[in-house]
Amino acid sequence: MSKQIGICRAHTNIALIKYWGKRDEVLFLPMNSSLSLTLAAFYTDTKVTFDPSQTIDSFFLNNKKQAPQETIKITAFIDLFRQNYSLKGAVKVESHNHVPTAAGLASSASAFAALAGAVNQAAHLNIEPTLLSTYARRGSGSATRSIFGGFVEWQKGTSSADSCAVPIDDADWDIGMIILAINTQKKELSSRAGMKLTVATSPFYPAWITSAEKDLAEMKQAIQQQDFQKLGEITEANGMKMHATMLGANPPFSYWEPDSIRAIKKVKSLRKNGFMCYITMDAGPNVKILCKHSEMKFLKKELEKEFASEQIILSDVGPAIRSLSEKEWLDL
Ligand code: 2P0
Repeated sequence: MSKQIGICRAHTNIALIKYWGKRDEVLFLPMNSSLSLTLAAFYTDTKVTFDPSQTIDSFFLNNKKQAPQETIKITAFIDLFRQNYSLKGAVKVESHNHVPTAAGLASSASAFAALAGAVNQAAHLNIEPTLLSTYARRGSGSATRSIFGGFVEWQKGTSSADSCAVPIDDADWDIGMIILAINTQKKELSSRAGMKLTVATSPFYPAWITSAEKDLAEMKQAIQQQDFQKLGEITEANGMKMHATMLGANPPFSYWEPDSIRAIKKVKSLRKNGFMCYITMDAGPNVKILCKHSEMKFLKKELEKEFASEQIILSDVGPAIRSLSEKEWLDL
C-alpha cells in the first residue's frame, strides 16, 4: 500500500459567547453552547501521511520533532478515526503554526481542526464538516468551532454525536478584530484546569450558565439583524461574566493583569469618542477588541499611543478549513 497524504489549513477563533466548563471531561461536552468569530490572521497548516512502513506515530511542529508526551496526544486523537473507520498504519504529522508566539493566543483550536481535516483527506473519509467538528472537539473544545469561517456556534448538544459546530453567518459586514498582546508568557493555570476548578467550586457558575444561554440567543438575533452595537455589547458583557465566575472559585483566580484593565479603560474611552469597539478576554491577560473593519487601522493608532511596546495585531474575519495542495505546502 502506498502512502496517503492530506494537508489542511484551519484558522483560530475567538469566542464572543464563551465556552467555560465541561459536563464530560472525556468526550469534551461543554456545559453551555458558545459562539465565535474565526480569524484570518492566525492559522495552522497540517500535513498527515499514513505510512504503512512505519509502526509508530511521529509529530513535527514547525519542523521540530516533538517529544513523546506531545506525540501521545496526537496518537490519541487519530485513534478516534482509526477506531471508527478501521484505519491501519502509523502517521507522520507535520504542523506549522502561523500564530505569532507574541500574539499570546492559544493554537489548540486551529491545531486540532487542521489535524481533523488532514486525516479526513488523507484517509479519504469524506466526513462532512459538521460531523468533522465533533472529532475536532475531542482534541480541544474550541477546535470544534474552527472547522467553519465567520460566526460559528458550538451547540452543546445532548451527546457526543450532536455537540457540534454550526455556521451562523459569514461575518462579511464590516467586522474586524484587534489583538493586544499584554503578556505572552505561559499562564500559570491552563484553561482546562481553570474551567474545571470554576465548575467544581464557584457559586457563580449556575448563574453563568443561565446567563450565557440568554446571551447566545440575543447574540444570534443581533447577528441576524447585523446589529453591530448589540453584538459588541453582548460580547463584552459575556466575557466579563465568564471572568467573574473565576473570582468566585476556591481558591479564587484571575487571568487579568494591570495592563488588561488599562486596555479596558482605553477601549471604553474610545467608545465614548464614538468608536464601536468592545473587549473580550480569554484564559489569559491579552485583550481582543471586536470592532468595525473600517475603523481598525485608526483604532490601532490610538492604542499604540498607550501601548507602545505591546504587539497589536489586526485580523480580518477568517474562512473555514480548506485543503492545501502539495505545492502550497512546499511553498510555505
Ligand atoms: C473559548 N476558552 O470559548 C474559551 C473561553 C478560553 C476562554 O476554549 O480543555 O483550549 O481543550 O477544551 O478549548 C480555551 O479552552 O479547552 C477556551 P479544552 P480549550 O474559546
